[in-house]
Amino acid sequence: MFARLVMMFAVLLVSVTSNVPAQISGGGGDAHPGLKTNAAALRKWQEMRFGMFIHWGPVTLRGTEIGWSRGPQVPIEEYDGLSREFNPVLFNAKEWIGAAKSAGMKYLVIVSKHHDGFCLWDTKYTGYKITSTPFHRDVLRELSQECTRQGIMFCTYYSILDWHHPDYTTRYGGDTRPVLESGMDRYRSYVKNQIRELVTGYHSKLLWFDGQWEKSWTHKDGMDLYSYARGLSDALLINNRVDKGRKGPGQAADSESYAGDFGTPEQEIGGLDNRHPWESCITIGTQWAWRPNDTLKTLKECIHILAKTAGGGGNLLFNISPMPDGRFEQRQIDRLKGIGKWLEQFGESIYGTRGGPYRSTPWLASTCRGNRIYLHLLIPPKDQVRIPAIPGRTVRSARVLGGGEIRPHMEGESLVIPLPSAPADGNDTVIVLELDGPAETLGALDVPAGS
Ligand code: H79
Repeated sequence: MFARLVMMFAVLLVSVTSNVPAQISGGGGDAHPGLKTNAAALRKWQEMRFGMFIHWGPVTLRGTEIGWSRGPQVPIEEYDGLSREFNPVLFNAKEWIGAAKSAGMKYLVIVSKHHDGFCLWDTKYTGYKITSTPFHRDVLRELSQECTRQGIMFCTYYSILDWHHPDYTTRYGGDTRPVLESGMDRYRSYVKNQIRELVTGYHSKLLWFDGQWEKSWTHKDGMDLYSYARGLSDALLINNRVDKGRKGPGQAADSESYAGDFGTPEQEIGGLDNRHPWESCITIGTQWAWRPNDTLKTLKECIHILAKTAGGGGNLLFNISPMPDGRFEQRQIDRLKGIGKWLEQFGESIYGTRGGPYRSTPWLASTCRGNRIYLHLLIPPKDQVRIPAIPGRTVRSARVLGGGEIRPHMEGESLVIPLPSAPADGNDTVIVLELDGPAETLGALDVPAGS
């Protein structure tokens, strides 16, 4: 009897999970055909849906961009000297991670080393690092430990290009140092040594590479680094910028020839794609690194970005820029709390969902889980929502998330959903549709422009 029950449960489980469209696996590229993305780690991370990105370093003392101001805006010597003044005495890992938690974020990706080469941890392989500044403390160590304490997944960004390291062979920003072509052999070892420190010493669970586009880095280098890193920890996730295959949002595994586990649209929201894993990275202001008096996105814009990202089937990595003294700006903290407050009420429409079935429009995003569809009304229509009917499914019931029941009806090929006079939320009112069958297997549905 018990065995039969177990059997029935197993059959049920298989039939439930096999309803979800299969993902195209990423992995180590054509040099490593047997090395595929760790599916369990990927799924767990995708269910988190929302993470915090942090760009920070000595450059915040000037308030210019971390990625491309060294040389063009701040003379190279002056830029590289900023580390001697960097002393963010008000840095507090507990407050940073607490702010991420208050926003409903589930993981942290901190810049360990950006294009400028400065290292935010006590690496053995260079003196150009946080523990050589007047601050002396190991920022990544404190953040990694605090993430463990507060239950946040700790991840690191690492730029492959390094315009400061003597052995890296592409020059930027009017840098006149001679190039030794033989340097890349040494530089590749430097990268591997640092990655080993981050993964084994700091327990980074995801590597967010960047700066792979310069000619110094090859497809072979990308696949080799991917397989090296997975060799350190098989559950590690690695973005597609480890290799040269990045094209659109679904770049991770569009072509299995290239290494990487997920795609990385930057400052844009990916289109609906539940098959190729992806994550959009988007800044809270206009710069990655802190800029005084930067224009911030409104709370409504932040919530819409999150809803549309989930609505496309992707994660959102939302970038915060701490100040040179180590604190987050109060207005950034407030924005994070605002998002968290919305998620506390409406989080079931984001976490653990898939995108669609309706493709996002300026006024609508949709997510789904099991037999449920969540309609995010970004600009709520006046009295009713009119969208194309769902092929092969009947709507069993409908309600406003955090509000009352509503009764949709069919009009020809359209599903018409009457709305209560007062929206449930001024930023994003969510309607839940309960279907008579799975929503996650439905194909993409287009909402006509005039709807
Ligand atoms: O870390 C963040 C950026 O600093 C980094 N990727 C994200 C995650 C990044 N580095 N470079 N880029 C992104 C693309 C650079 C585009 C540029 Fe430009 C073209 C830099 C200079 C010319 C656009 C136009 C930005 C400044 C001028």
